[in-house]
Amino acid sequence: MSYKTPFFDYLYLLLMKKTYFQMKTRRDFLKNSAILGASLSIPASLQCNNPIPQAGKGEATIISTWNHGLPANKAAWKIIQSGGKAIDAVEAGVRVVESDPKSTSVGYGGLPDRDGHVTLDACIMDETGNAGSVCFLQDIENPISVARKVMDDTPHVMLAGEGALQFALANGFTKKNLLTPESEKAWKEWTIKSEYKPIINVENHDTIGLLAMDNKGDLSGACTTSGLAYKMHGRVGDSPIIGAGLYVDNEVGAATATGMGELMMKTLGSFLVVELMRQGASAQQACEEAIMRIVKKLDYKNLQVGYLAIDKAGNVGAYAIQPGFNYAIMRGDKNELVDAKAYLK
Ligand code: SD4
Repeated sequence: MSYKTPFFDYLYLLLMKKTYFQMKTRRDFLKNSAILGASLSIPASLQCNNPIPQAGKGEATIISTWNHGLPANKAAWKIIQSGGKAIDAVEAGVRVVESDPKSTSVGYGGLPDRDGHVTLDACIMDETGNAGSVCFLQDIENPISVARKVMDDTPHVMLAGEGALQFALANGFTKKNLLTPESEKAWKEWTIKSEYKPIINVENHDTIGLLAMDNKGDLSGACTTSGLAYKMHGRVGDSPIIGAGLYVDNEVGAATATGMGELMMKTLGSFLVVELMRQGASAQQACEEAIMRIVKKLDYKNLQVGYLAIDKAGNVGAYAIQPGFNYAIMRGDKNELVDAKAYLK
Protein backbone atom coordinates (compact mmCIF):
# COMPACT_ATOMS: atom_id res chain seq x y z
CA MET A 1 0.00 0.00 0.00
CA SER A 2 1.46 3.35 -0.98
CA TYR A 3 1.85 5.76 1.96
CA LYS A 4 -0.23 8.43 0.28
CA THR A 5 -3.66 6.84 0.13
CA PRO A 6 -7.05 8.46 0.56
CA PHE A 7 -7.09 6.88 4.03
CA PHE A 8 -3.99 8.78 5.11
CA ASP A 9 -5.31 11.94 3.46
CA TYR A 10 -8.45 11.49 5.48
CA LEU A 11 -6.49 11.03 8.70
CA TYR A 12 -4.41 14.12 7.90
CA LEU A 13 -7.52 16.20 7.25
CA LEU A 14 -9.04 15.01 10.49
CA LEU A 15 -5.86 15.99 12.33
CA MET A 16 -5.74 19.44 10.76
CA LYS A 17 -9.43 20.00 11.44
CA LYS A 18 -8.93 19.06 15.07
CA THR A 19 -5.86 21.30 15.31
CA TYR A 20 -7.59 24.33 13.89
CA PHE A 21 -11.02 24.05 15.43
CA GLN A 22 -10.55 22.32 18.75
CA MET A 23 -7.87 24.49 20.33
CA LYS A 24 -10.38 25.74 22.84
CA THR A 25 -8.27 25.32 25.91
CA ARG A 26 -4.71 26.28 26.63
CA ARG A 27 -3.80 22.68 27.22
CA ASP A 28 -5.20 21.85 23.76
CA PHE A 29 -3.11 24.60 22.29
CA LEU A 30 0.10 23.41 23.91
CA LYS A 31 -0.58 19.83 22.81
CA ASN A 32 -1.56 20.70 19.27
CA SER A 33 0.95 23.42 18.48
CA ALA A 34 3.72 20.84 18.21
CA ILE A 35 1.68 18.86 15.67
CA LEU A 36 0.78 22.01 13.76
CA GLY A 37 4.37 23.29 13.73
CA ALA A 38 5.56 19.99 12.33
CA SER A 39 2.90 19.95 9.62
CA LEU A 40 3.73 23.42 8.23
CA SER A 41 6.99 24.25 6.53
CA ILE A 42 8.60 27.34 8.03
CA PRO A 43 11.13 28.84 5.59
CA ALA A 44 14.69 27.75 6.35
CA SER A 45 15.76 31.41 6.46
CA LEU A 46 13.84 31.78 9.71
CA GLN A 47 16.42 30.66 12.19
CA CYS A 48 15.32 30.78 15.81
CA ASN A 49 18.13 32.68 17.50
CA ASN A 50 16.62 34.38 20.50
CA PRO A 51 19.33 35.21 23.03
CA ILE A 52 17.13 33.76 25.77
CA PRO A 53 15.10 30.95 24.20
CA GLN A 54 12.76 30.86 27.15
CA ALA A 55 10.40 27.93 27.15
CA GLY A 56 8.18 29.37 29.83
CA LYS A 57 5.94 26.28 29.89
CA GLY A 58 3.00 28.57 30.29
CA GLU A 59 4.13 30.26 33.51
CA ALA A 60 3.12 33.87 34.10
CA THR A 61 5.34 36.19 32.09
CA ILE A 62 5.58 39.91 31.40
CA ILE A 63 7.58 41.42 28.56
CA SER A 64 7.89 45.04 27.51
CA THR A 65 9.89 47.25 25.19
CA TRP A 66 13.05 49.15 26.17
CA ASN A 67 14.61 49.64 29.58
CA HIS A 68 11.65 51.55 31.00
CA GLY A 69 10.03 48.13 30.72
CA LEU A 70 11.78 47.18 33.98
CA PRO A 71 9.67 49.42 36.27
CA ALA A 72 6.61 48.77 34.12
CA ASN A 73 7.03 45.00 34.47
CA LYS A 74 7.38 45.39 38.24
CA ALA A 75 4.07 47.22 38.51
CA ALA A 76 2.38 44.69 36.24
CA TRP A 77 3.88 41.78 38.19
CA LYS A 78 2.31 43.00 41.45
CA ILE A 79 -1.11 42.41 39.90
CA ILE A 80 -0.24 39.03 38.42
CA GLN A 81 1.35 37.91 41.69
CA SER A 82 -1.78 38.67 43.66
CA GLY A 83 -3.81 36.51 41.28
CA GLY A 84 -4.92 39.40 39.07
CA LYS A 85 -5.75 39.38 35.40
CA ALA A 86 -3.34 40.12 32.55
CA ILE A 87 -5.53 42.99 31.33
CA ASP A 88 -5.21 44.81 34.68
CA ALA A 89 -1.48 44.08 34.77
CA VAL A 90 -0.75 45.58 31.34
CA GLU A 91 -2.66 48.75 32.14
CA ALA A 92 -0.94 49.20 35.51
CA GLY A 93 2.47 48.50 33.96
CA VAL A 94 2.42 51.07 31.18
CA ARG A 95 0.83 53.73 33.41
CA VAL A 96 4.14 53.91 35.30
CA VAL A 97 5.96 54.97 32.15
CA GLU A 98 3.19 57.32 31.03
CA SER A 99 3.49 59.18 34.33
CA ASP A 100 7.30 59.33 34.29
CA PRO A 101 8.40 62.82 33.15
CA LYS A 102 11.81 61.44 32.17
CA SER A 103 10.35 59.17 29.52
CA THR A 104 10.41 61.44 26.46
CA SER A 105 8.31 59.30 24.11
CA VAL A 106 5.39 58.40 26.38
CA GLY A 107 2.72 60.38 28.23
CA TYR A 108 3.81 63.17 30.61
CA GLY A 109 7.19 64.52 29.46
CA GLY A 110 6.75 63.12 25.94
CA LEU A 111 8.30 65.34 23.26
CA PRO A 112 5.69 67.45 21.45
CA ASP A 113 4.80 67.73 17.79
CA ARG A 114 6.38 70.48 15.69
CA ASP A 115 3.79 73.00 16.91
CA GLY A 116 4.57 72.28 20.55
CA HIS A 117 1.57 70.05 21.37
CA VAL A 118 2.03 66.70 23.16
CA THR A 119 -0.37 64.32 21.41
CA LEU A 120 -0.79 60.77 22.63
CA ASP A 121 -1.69 57.41 21.08
CA ALA A 122 -2.51 54.26 23.08
CA CYS A 123 -4.33 50.96 22.79
CA ILE A 124 -5.15 47.93 24.89
CA MET A 125 -6.44 44.43 24.09
CA ASP A 126 -7.64 41.63 26.35
CA GLU A 127 -7.91 37.85 26.24
CA THR A 128 -11.41 37.90 24.80
CA GLY A 129 -10.33 39.90 21.75
CA ASN A 130 -11.82 43.08 23.12
CA ALA A 131 -9.90 46.24 22.25
CA GLY A 132 -9.86 49.95 23.06
CA SER A 133 -7.83 52.80 21.68
CA VAL A 134 -7.30 56.55 21.71
CA CYS A 135 -5.29 58.62 19.29
CA PHE A 136 -4.29 62.27 18.94
CA LEU A 137 -5.34 62.77 22.57
CA GLN A 138 -4.01 65.80 24.43
CA ASP A 139 -3.73 66.87 28.08
CA ILE A 140 -4.39 63.47 29.67
CA GLU A 141 -1.56 61.84 31.61
CA ASN A 142 -2.68 58.20 31.24
CA PRO A 143 -4.14 57.63 27.78
CA ILE A 144 -3.99 53.85 28.31
CA SER A 145 -6.70 54.12 30.96
CA VAL A 146 -8.87 56.13 28.56
CA ALA A 147 -8.33 53.38 25.96
CA ARG A 148 -9.37 50.84 28.61
CA LYS A 149 -12.58 52.83 29.26
CA VAL A 150 -13.31 52.94 25.53
CA MET A 151 -12.93 49.15 25.52
CA ASP A 152 -14.98 48.52 28.66
CA ASP A 153 -17.72 51.12 28.42
CA THR A 154 -18.41 51.87 24.75
CA PRO A 155 -19.39 49.78 21.74
CA HIS A 156 -16.39 51.27 19.87
CA VAL A 157 -12.69 50.55 19.51
CA MET A 158 -11.12 53.95 18.88
CA LEU A 159 -11.77 57.56 19.86
CA ALA A 160 -9.69 60.40 18.42
CA GLY A 161 -8.62 63.92 19.37
CA GLU A 162 -11.23 66.24 20.83
CA GLY A 163 -13.81 63.43 21.05
CA ALA A 164 -11.41 61.26 23.03
CA LEU A 165 -10.66 64.20 25.35
CA GLN A 166 -14.38 64.89 25.93
CA PHE A 167 -14.91 61.20 26.69
CA ALA A 168 -12.00 61.20 29.14
CA LEU A 169 -13.22 64.31 30.96
CA ALA A 170 -16.74 62.91 31.15
CA ASN A 171 -15.30 59.80 32.79
CA GLY A 172 -13.40 61.51 35.57
CA PHE A 173 -9.99 62.06 33.99
CA THR A 174 -8.50 65.50 34.60
CA LYS A 175 -6.54 67.78 32.31
CA LYS A 176 -2.81 68.20 32.80
CA ASN A 177 -0.18 70.12 30.86
CA LEU A 178 2.04 67.31 29.59
CA LEU A 179 4.85 69.56 28.40
CA THR A 180 7.58 69.51 31.05
CA PRO A 181 10.16 72.32 31.26
CA GLU A 182 12.70 69.87 29.77
CA SER A 183 10.54 68.81 26.82
CA GLU A 184 9.57 72.44 26.15
CA LYS A 185 13.24 73.41 26.14
CA ALA A 186 14.12 70.59 23.73
CA TRP A 187 11.26 71.61 21.42
CA LYS A 188 12.32 75.28 21.48
CA GLU A 189 15.84 74.26 20.53
CA TRP A 190 14.45 72.16 17.69
CA THR A 191 12.43 75.15 16.38
CA ILE A 192 15.65 77.09 15.75
CA LYS A 193 16.30 74.89 12.71
CA SER A 194 12.84 73.28 12.48
CA GLU A 195 14.21 70.47 10.35
CA TYR A 196 11.38 68.07 9.60
CA LYS A 197 13.09 64.71 9.62
CA PRO A 198 10.54 62.11 10.62
CA ILE A 199 12.97 59.34 11.44
CA ILE A 200 13.16 56.97 14.32
CA ASN A 201 16.56 55.46 14.68
CA VAL A 202 18.29 53.96 17.64
CA GLU A 203 18.71 57.27 19.46
CA ASN A 204 15.15 58.43 19.09
CA HIS A 205 12.63 56.00 20.46
CA ASP A 206 10.89 54.56 23.43
CA THR A 207 7.25 53.70 23.03
CA ILE A 208 6.22 51.15 25.60
CA GLY A 209 4.48 47.99 24.45
CA LEU A 210 3.81 45.51 27.26
CA LEU A 211 2.45 41.96 26.96
CA ALA A 212 1.41 39.80 29.90
CA MET A 213 0.41 36.21 30.50
CA ASP A 214 -1.31 35.70 33.84
CA ASN A 215 -1.46 32.62 36.08
CA LYS A 216 -4.46 31.31 34.15
CA GLY A 217 -2.46 31.55 30.94
CA ASP A 218 -4.55 34.42 29.57
CA LEU A 219 -2.84 37.04 27.43
CA SER A 220 -3.34 40.82 27.19
CA GLY A 221 -1.35 43.75 25.84
CA ALA A 222 -1.00 47.52 26.01
CA CYS A 223 0.91 50.02 23.90
CA THR A 224 1.29 53.76 24.56
CA THR A 225 3.34 56.62 23.10
CA SER A 226 3.64 60.31 22.38
CA GLY A 227 4.85 59.19 18.96
CA LEU A 228 7.49 60.71 16.77
CA ALA A 229 9.11 63.78 18.28
CA TYR A 230 8.28 66.99 16.31
CA LYS A 231 5.86 65.13 14.05
CA MET A 232 3.28 66.98 11.93
CA HIS A 233 0.32 68.13 14.02
CA GLY A 234 -2.32 65.43 13.68
CA ARG A 235 0.05 62.62 12.76
CA VAL A 236 -0.98 59.30 14.31
CA GLY A 237 1.38 56.31 14.33
CA ASP A 238 1.01 52.56 14.71
CA SER A 239 0.75 52.46 18.50
CA PRO A 240 -3.05 52.97 18.80
CA ILE A 241 -3.83 50.85 15.72
CA ILE A 242 -5.00 47.37 16.64
CA GLY A 243 -2.94 45.00 14.51
CA ALA A 244 -0.11 47.47 13.86
CA GLY A 245 1.24 48.50 17.30
CA LEU A 246 -0.42 45.67 19.23
CA TYR A 247 -2.33 42.46 18.69
CA VAL A 248 -3.51 39.74 21.06
CA ASP A 249 -5.14 36.43 20.20
CA ASN A 250 -5.57 34.37 23.33
CA GLU A 251 -5.50 31.10 21.35
CA VAL A 252 -2.14 31.88 19.78
CA GLY A 253 -0.08 34.69 21.28
CA ALA A 254 0.48 38.43 21.39
CA ALA A 255 2.79 40.96 19.74
CA THR A 256 3.68 44.62 20.05
CA ALA A 257 5.88 47.03 18.14
CA THR A 258 8.12 50.04 18.62
CA GLY A 259 9.87 52.29 16.13
CA MET A 260 8.83 54.11 12.97
CA GLY A 261 5.09 53.56 13.01
CA GLU A 262 4.56 54.05 9.29
CA LEU A 263 6.47 50.83 8.60
CA MET A 264 4.32 48.77 10.97
CA MET A 265 1.15 50.39 9.64
CA LYS A 266 2.02 49.50 6.05
CA THR A 267 2.60 45.86 6.99
CA LEU A 268 0.10 45.48 9.87
CA GLY A 269 3.09 44.11 11.75
CA SER A 270 1.74 42.98 15.13
CA PHE A 271 -1.17 41.15 13.50
CA LEU A 272 1.30 39.58 11.08
CA VAL A 273 3.47 38.31 13.95
CA VAL A 274 0.47 36.67 15.64
CA GLU A 275 -0.78 35.15 12.38
CA LEU A 276 2.66 33.70 11.67
CA MET A 277 2.63 32.09 15.12
CA ARG A 278 -0.83 30.71 14.34
CA GLN A 279 0.67 29.02 11.29
CA GLY A 280 3.37 27.35 13.36
CA ALA A 281 6.22 29.88 13.54
CA SER A 282 7.87 30.33 16.92
CA ALA A 283 7.59 33.78 18.54
CA GLN A 284 11.17 34.48 17.42
CA GLN A 285 10.63 33.28 13.86
CA ALA A 286 7.45 35.35 13.60
CA CYS A 287 9.23 38.56 14.70
CA GLU A 288 12.04 37.91 12.24
CA GLU A 289 9.66 37.26 9.35
CA ALA A 290 7.68 40.44 10.11
CA ILE A 291 10.92 42.47 10.02
CA MET A 292 11.86 40.77 6.74
CA ARG A 293 8.50 41.81 5.29
CA ILE A 294 9.50 45.45 5.94
CA VAL A 295 13.04 44.96 4.67
CA LYS A 296 11.83 43.39 1.42
CA LYS A 297 9.14 45.94 0.66
CA LEU A 298 9.93 49.30 2.21
CA ASP A 299 12.71 51.85 2.56
CA TYR A 300 13.99 50.94 6.01
CA LYS A 301 17.66 51.99 5.93
CA ASN A 302 17.69 54.82 8.52
CA LEU A 303 14.68 53.58 10.40
CA GLN A 304 14.14 51.36 13.39
CA VAL A 305 11.36 48.86 14.06
CA GLY A 306 11.38 46.34 16.89
CA TYR A 307 8.86 43.56 17.43
CA LEU A 308 8.25 41.73 20.69
CA ALA A 309 6.06 38.64 20.95
CA ILE A 310 4.95 35.88 23.28
CA ASP A 311 3.20 32.65 22.41
CA LYS A 312 0.64 30.73 24.40
CA ALA A 313 3.32 28.58 26.01
CA GLY A 314 5.21 31.65 27.25
CA ASN A 315 8.00 31.49 24.63
CA VAL A 316 9.27 34.95 23.79
CA GLY A 317 10.59 36.44 20.54
CA ALA A 318 12.15 39.80 19.69
CA TYR A 319 13.76 41.19 16.56
CA ALA A 320 14.58 44.62 15.15
CA ILE A 321 15.87 46.24 11.98
CA GLN A 322 18.75 48.05 13.71
CA PRO A 323 20.85 46.91 16.65
CA GLY A 324 20.01 48.58 19.97
CA PHE A 325 16.49 47.31 20.62
CA ASN A 326 16.06 45.72 24.00
CA TYR A 327 13.21 44.46 26.13
CA ALA A 328 12.48 43.66 29.75
CA ILE A 329 11.22 40.23 30.76
CA MET A 330 9.84 39.30 34.16
CA ARG A 331 9.13 35.81 35.45
CA GLY A 332 9.06 34.72 39.06
CA ASP A 333 11.00 37.41 40.87
CA LYS A 334 13.49 37.88 38.02
CA ASN A 335 13.15 41.07 35.97
CA GLU A 336 15.89 41.51 33.37
CA LEU A 337 16.83 43.43 30.26
CA VAL A 338 17.64 41.45 27.12
CA ASP A 339 19.22 42.72 23.88
CA ALA A 340 17.22 41.72 20.83
CA LYS A 341 18.93 40.52 17.67
CA ALA A 342 18.70 42.74 14.63
CA TYR A 343 18.68 42.42 10.84
CA LEU A 344 21.45 45.02 10.38
CA LYS A 345 24.67 44.40 12.24
C1 SD4 B 1 5.11 55.93 16.46
N1 SD4 B 1 5.77 53.71 17.03
O1 SD4 B 1 4.39 56.85 16.78
C2 SD4 B 1 5.66 55.03 17.53
C3 SD4 B 1 6.92 55.62 18.04
C4 SD4 B 1 7.81 54.68 18.76
O2 SD4 B 1 9.59 54.17 19.95
O3 SD4 B 1 7.64 53.50 18.81
N2 SD4 B 1 8.83 55.08 19.36
O4 SD4 B 1 5.46 55.73 15.30
